[in-house]
Amino acid sequence: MDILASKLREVLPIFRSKRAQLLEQFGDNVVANVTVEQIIGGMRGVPSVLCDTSSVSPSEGLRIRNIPILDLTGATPEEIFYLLATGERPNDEEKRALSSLLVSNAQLPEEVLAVLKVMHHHAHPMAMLSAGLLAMEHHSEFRRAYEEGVAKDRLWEFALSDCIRLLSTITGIAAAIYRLKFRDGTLIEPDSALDWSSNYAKMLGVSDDPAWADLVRLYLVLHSDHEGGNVSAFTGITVASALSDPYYAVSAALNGLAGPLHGLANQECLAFILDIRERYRGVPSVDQIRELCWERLRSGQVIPGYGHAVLRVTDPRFTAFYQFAEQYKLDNDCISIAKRLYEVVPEVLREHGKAKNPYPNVDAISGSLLYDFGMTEYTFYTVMFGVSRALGICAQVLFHRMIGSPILRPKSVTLDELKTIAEQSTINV
Ligand code: CMX
Repeated sequence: MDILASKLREVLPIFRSKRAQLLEQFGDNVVANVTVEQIIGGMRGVPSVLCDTSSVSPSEGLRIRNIPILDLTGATPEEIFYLLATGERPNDEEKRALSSLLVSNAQLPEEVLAVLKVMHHHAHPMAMLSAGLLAMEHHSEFRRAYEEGVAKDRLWEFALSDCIRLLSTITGIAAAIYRLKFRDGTLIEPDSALDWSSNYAKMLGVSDDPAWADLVRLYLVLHSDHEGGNVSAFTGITVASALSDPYYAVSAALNGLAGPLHGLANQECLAFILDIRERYRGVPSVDQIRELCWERLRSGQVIPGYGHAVLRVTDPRFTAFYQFAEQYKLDNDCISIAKRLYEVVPEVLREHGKAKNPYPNVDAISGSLLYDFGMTEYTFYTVMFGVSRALGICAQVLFHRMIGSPILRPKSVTLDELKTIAEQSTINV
């Protein structure tokens, strides 16, 4: 903890003074006009959420602390967390220290295991992950510090302790869910000699192939953060803004990630690919795929893994997974179908004319790679996503506690109020 805490202490004055300067110099400046369509349309494009950890541009996609994600594909998730939280890349000593911290609490607490075991056998793995984190909430040092009256500007130190503990245990929770639900129920002991992602790969017990551990590493890197306005991040920082502790915040964020238009799309995507494989008994032709996509669109369903609220190009995270498949020469029907969909869907969606972005997002391919290594239980895929996204949510929560952000509280309007405001603005034009 010391290494990360001392680095955060070093950057803290910089974060705080940037915020203070902005407020002082530009506090009253107008940043954007908001249209009625934006308010009705889910606040799309309204610049209203503060997030320093990462940014997503329509033309390029994800940058973590201003580094393009495609330049970070060789990193470990520990490095990414350090970068997200501090704005700098760690040196080797810092990497090692963070690695050992993040595996120090991989052992599952008894009460968490009990909660997972008692959940209904139809409980979705995401419900189990969220509940597992809540079952750890009593460990919160942040809550205790608040109750003891620790000053607001020091609360981030306790948020950091909670985040480290949470990240250290979430891999154990996820692995236990996988083993309980989809394997024989025996848990694989963590190995503190391994780094965070290798330990997670081992505890899942899917494959001994080093390429599997490398895929888990890449998976955790690519899904770690996607700026602050997506459902899970926005939920997480909103909950934390009420000074609910990080266990509450990350658990809530994961509940949003569990939605089919967000993180669950990777599960939907693999289900879609498996349906295609079954229907055509293998890899269909380009024409067959085109026909099937139109059939789906005509029945009012979306093409999972395609489109994005912000992106307007192929998601670089899709490209990174695509390159991983090429690098390791991975080849199965699912991967071939995912590649063929990439040849056909953008053209179909463009012709369909509704989706603003016809290109694939990360979910269009990630599941096919997991499937290749034997993780065929696709209802688990969003848990893989969630473990990774916990890195970004934790870093975002930390950032807000460090700069002392207030409780989030946008103003809502009724339909009638909005009509009145709109009429008024028409008169004023
Ligand atoms: N297939 C069919 N129609 C699509 C589509 C797709 N893949 N993507 C968008 N559209 C449709 C929308 O449903 C919407 O239709 P209506 O006007 O009838 O409601 C229209 O195109 C306009 O949508 P948009 O502005 O382009 O996209 P949104 O910002 O509203 O939604 C997203 C973005 C991701 C929810 C949407 O593209 C989608 O549903 N994609 C499929 C699911 C998916 O892959 N989600 C994962 C996203 C990554 C993540 O957040 O984790």
